[in-house]
Amino acid sequence: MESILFHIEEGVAEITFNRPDKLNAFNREMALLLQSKLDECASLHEVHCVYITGAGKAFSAGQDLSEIADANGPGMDKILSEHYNPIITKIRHLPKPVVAAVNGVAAGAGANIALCCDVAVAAESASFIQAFSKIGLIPDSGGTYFLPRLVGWQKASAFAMLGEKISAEDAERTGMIYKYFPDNEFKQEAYQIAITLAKLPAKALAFTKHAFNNSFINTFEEQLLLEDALQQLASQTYDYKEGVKAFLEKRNPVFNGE
Ligand code: T3D
Repeated sequence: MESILFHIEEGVAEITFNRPDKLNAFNREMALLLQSKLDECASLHEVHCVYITGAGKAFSAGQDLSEIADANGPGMDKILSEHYNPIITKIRHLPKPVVAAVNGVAAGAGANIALCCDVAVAAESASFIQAFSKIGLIPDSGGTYFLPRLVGWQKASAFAMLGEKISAEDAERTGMIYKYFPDNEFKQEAYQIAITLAKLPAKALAFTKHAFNNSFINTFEEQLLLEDALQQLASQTYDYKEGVKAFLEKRNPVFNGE
């Protein structure tokens, strides 16, 4: 059984974590396969948006702890540098929107992969756990970077240190995720976000992602300059011209991603 399912439809590449009996916990094979699928998403012109979800009842329980306990396993020296850091970097550098559709529990690295996506949504029954402190680790996979920026320092450090289960409702309320949906509407609503993003001007979304990536590190003045530079590029695209023309002609725009 493939640990990652992958298919492309209507401009959306759907990536499904597929080790449901292990709550989609990551082993080395799954971490490397996810990286190669993210590379494929970057290189395929037909992919306009990436949608990540989990098979079965979980999104992902993070690192497969049985692999850690295995003397022949990859070991901590490889797990961050070869598994999670490249995954998080690839998601942030992918010049396409990535939606995390958190269908169930997201723990440890599983939670932080969701939080680094451009739009994270959850089913009402899903939950988020910074499980690291419970096993004597620190939040990794970008947790100490994204969490304080999403929810503020105080809540981030409490979430990280206490390692409590955070409901989807609280995740939305604290700004950790964009939205949660009732379980029976979740799949359709989450996928619709991906379809909508896939139809919007691709270059404008890529430039928006680039601008947000840099807003964490730039000064105010640097960020204004970056917006100016990216807007010059956006204004040279076909989709910008089509968007304005369609508005003035009172019709729906037809974007082509160029
Ligand atoms: O060295 C390093 O580890 C570095 C890397 C760090 C990155 C990380 O992600 S560290 C954090 C690792 N994750 C965890 O610590 C979470 C462990 N899991 C849990 O706390 C709970 O399973 C959940 C809160 C996620 C879900 O609880 P619940 O009650 O819904 O399910 P369960 O009964 O605990 O688990 C169901 C099965 O999945 C169970 O197997 P079994 O007994 O039916 O054969 C359980 O052992 C397995 N499972 C759950 N999480 C993991 C796992 N197996 C391996 N690794 C897991 N992370």
